Amino acid sequence: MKSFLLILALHASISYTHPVTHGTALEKPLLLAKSYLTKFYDLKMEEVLLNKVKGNDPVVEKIEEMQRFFGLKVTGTLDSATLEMMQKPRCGVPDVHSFSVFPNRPTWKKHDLTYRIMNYTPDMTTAEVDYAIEKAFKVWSNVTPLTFKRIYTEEADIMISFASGVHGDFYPFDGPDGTLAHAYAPGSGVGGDAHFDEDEFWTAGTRGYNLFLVAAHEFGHSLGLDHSRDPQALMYPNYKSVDPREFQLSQDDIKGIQTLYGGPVIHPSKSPESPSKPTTKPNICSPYMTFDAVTTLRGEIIFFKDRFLGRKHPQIPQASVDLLSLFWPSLPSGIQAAYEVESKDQVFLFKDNKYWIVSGVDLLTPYPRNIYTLGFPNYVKKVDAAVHNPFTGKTYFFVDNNYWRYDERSQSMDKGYPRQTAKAFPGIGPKVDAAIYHNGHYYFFQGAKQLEYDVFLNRVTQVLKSNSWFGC
Ligand code: TQI
Ligand code: CA
Ligand code: ZN
Ligand code: ZN
Repeated sequence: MKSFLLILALHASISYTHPVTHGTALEKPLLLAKSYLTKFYDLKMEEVLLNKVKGNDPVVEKIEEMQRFFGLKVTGTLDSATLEMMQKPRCGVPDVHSFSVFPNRPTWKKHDLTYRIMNYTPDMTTAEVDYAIEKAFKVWSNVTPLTFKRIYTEEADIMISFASGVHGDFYPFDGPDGTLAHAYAPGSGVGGDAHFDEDEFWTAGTRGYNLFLVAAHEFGHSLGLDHSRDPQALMYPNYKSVDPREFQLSQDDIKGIQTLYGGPVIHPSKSPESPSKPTTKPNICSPYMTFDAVTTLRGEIIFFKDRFLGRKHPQIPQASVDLLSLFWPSLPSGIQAAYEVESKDQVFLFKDNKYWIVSGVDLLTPYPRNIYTLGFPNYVKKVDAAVHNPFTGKTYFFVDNNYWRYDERSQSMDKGYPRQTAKAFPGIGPKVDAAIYHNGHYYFFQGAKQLEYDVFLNRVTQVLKSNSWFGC
């Protein structure tokens, strides 16, 4: 964190700026800048001449790139801080690696980190923000021993907030564009925290600035990475709009983060294949209650959570929570998706790439079947949620931010899928934890929230807590 303060303190102390002009008094700095940028920023003289006519000055762009790299104020002009930086000695050849870490190499001294989302941008739905942040952490947890757990109260290691202008630290934001966000290197207090400029337009797609991409970059800083010189790297200080679905961490970023924390370790008990088993019953009335899967079953609603199963009959006030094994002794814990085909009195239960069919407490498939027999491509490793519409005979399978549609009558996957959940179901997604159909509505479970969605009007009609059925 110290290093971040240091870099920025440099520009804060020098405030006047000179525009890039060809005036004689500024000829010398401009020449210096061009030679510097040619040497270190791949500025080509042909570009200078060619692009001039088109209006976007490559010299200005390269100056901005360099200012971002050094954490200077991004002005695109040769202000004194920028000129001063250009005159500092610098190693000529790009080194063997391109990533860099902060001076003093600050790192987290533990591997299980927490984060907390303090507020939201109005530019996106809260579910989209949650998803972008979760994915951004996953970029780093995939290649390190680090884990990131979201908390909702008290102080987290990485506190995330949106703010504009002056916002309580020494680095006020600057309105649209320029600085997009900043994050503090590992440390106590403000260390690790990430602030996003609310004056930017944040998106889940390619318009404006993609929150996932910028957050992934910021969390690189939160973990102790400085900027990289590799243009392919996430930590390269230049925003490039890439389809977040195609995002890949570069080898340079991986090398960088692994020099700080090492590679991933497989925890036999914590791997996603066998989630650690909580011995206590979940508190279904907690305001943060989330579910793994939900289905209807002979008029009841069944909620799955780890090894437990919650049951609620819409007409009976009290609910019950029991061990899953009490009903289906041979099923594993951690069911991830479930749906009922009432007309056949069958319930389909999914875990990883397997599924079982039950009818009441009877298991119709003593051995699990493979989800690929339903028509999923082999890159699908698990189903997040499933719901059946008894009127159309279609079943919807939700996987990440997409969904597939299956026809129960022809027993085949419909053509033209997957499609984007958020596009077909306005207000839903990007990711769904669980879903049920009840009385002309789908109920989509997303984190601690539940969205009532009118099947005929095609819109969200109510926002509820995930545990609203239990009358807490
Ligand atoms: N914000 C800077 C950044 O995070 C703040 C900064 C500059 C900084 N130098 C630093 C932070 C050194 C820590 C250490 O890079 S920014 C991009 C990118 C910015 C830029 O608004 O310029 C991204 C934020 F890479 F696109 F240019 C996020 Cl992804
Ligand atoms: Ca800004
Ligand atoms: Zn800030
Ligand atoms: Zn950065």
